[in-house]
Amino acid sequence: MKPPRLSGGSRRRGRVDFRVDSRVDFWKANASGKAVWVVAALLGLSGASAGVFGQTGDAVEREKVLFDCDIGSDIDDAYAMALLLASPEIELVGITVGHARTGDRAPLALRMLRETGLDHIPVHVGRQTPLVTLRDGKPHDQFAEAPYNRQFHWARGFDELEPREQPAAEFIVGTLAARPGEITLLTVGPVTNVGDALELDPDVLRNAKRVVSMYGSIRSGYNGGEAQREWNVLADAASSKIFDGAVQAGGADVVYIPLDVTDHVRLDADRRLHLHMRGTPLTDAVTSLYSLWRNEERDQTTPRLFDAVAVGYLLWPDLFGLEHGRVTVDEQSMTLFEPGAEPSSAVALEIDDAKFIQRMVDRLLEQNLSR
Ligand SMILES: [Ca+2]
Repeated sequence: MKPPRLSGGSRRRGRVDFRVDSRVDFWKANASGKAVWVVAALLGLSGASAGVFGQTGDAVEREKVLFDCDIGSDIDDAYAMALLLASPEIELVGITVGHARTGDRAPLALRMLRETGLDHIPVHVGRQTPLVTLRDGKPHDQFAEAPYNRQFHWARGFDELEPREQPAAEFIVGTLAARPGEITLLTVGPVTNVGDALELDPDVLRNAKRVVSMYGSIRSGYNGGEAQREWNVLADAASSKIFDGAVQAGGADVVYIPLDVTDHVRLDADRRLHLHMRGTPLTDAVTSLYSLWRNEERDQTTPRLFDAVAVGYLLWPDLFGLEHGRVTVDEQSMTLFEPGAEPSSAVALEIDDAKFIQRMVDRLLEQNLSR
């Protein structure tokens, strides 16, 4: 029997010792990786920061997150990473990049960290894979060698920070094992790095506090249609099968953030205007990546915030409605859900998307991260 599953708001971060240190600059505290941030200290900072973080006067334990992403393809990974960096509730213990040209994805994450003064966060690179694209609901190995995505230009030649030598899968295994039960593994791309980590250590996910994954399609698919193969599941079917094996063996405490609560969550033109004109290093990074993505994806203007929604679940579980049951992946990369069945996972099937977008935009507007 596995431990009780998550439900919205059921696992709030606990409170820890309250300290007041007026000399603490929160963002520098964040950069030093301290486990506690002090809201009271923020009252002496900008009104914007105090407005967001200064409501309670309590010190809050930060949630340790290992972020596995495929930044550089769709634009939502960039918004997700920005939201993670801008959120004092989160302690980002590391970033792993996966899928296709992984060596070109890492500099995007590294430059965003550099621009925001968060150089200490390690970035680890997963193995390269073929690029799989979604056309008509079917996977296509369109490129044996993946193309150079437009977004890669933003960090082309960037060498102020380097990715770590340790491969992504080894980093996941070692990091989770070093702090069993403490770290949330957040995956927002194909699960190649997770699959590789499971190959190294079949019990690796038991060491996670939980796994939160933008993954699957339960009752609705893209553009509000019927459930279908979700890209993160089908883009690396072999790794998805390994991940599914660990879940079915009861070896992973998973919260699924499927298309049902992500595909319709979009950043409209008015919100983009606010965000992209803000002019901080973080919003400028996102704006540049949006520009390049927009240039590449000529038929798309409005970002769908799939991955940022998964971050939103960590920050604001009160905005989500969950159901619990068994999630399996079939041979066609469909995610099937049996409510109430074991092994039980949590599946997000409802979201207050208006509040999520408001909170996300506010969070990105009110940060002042810089080198
Ligand atoms: Ca992604």
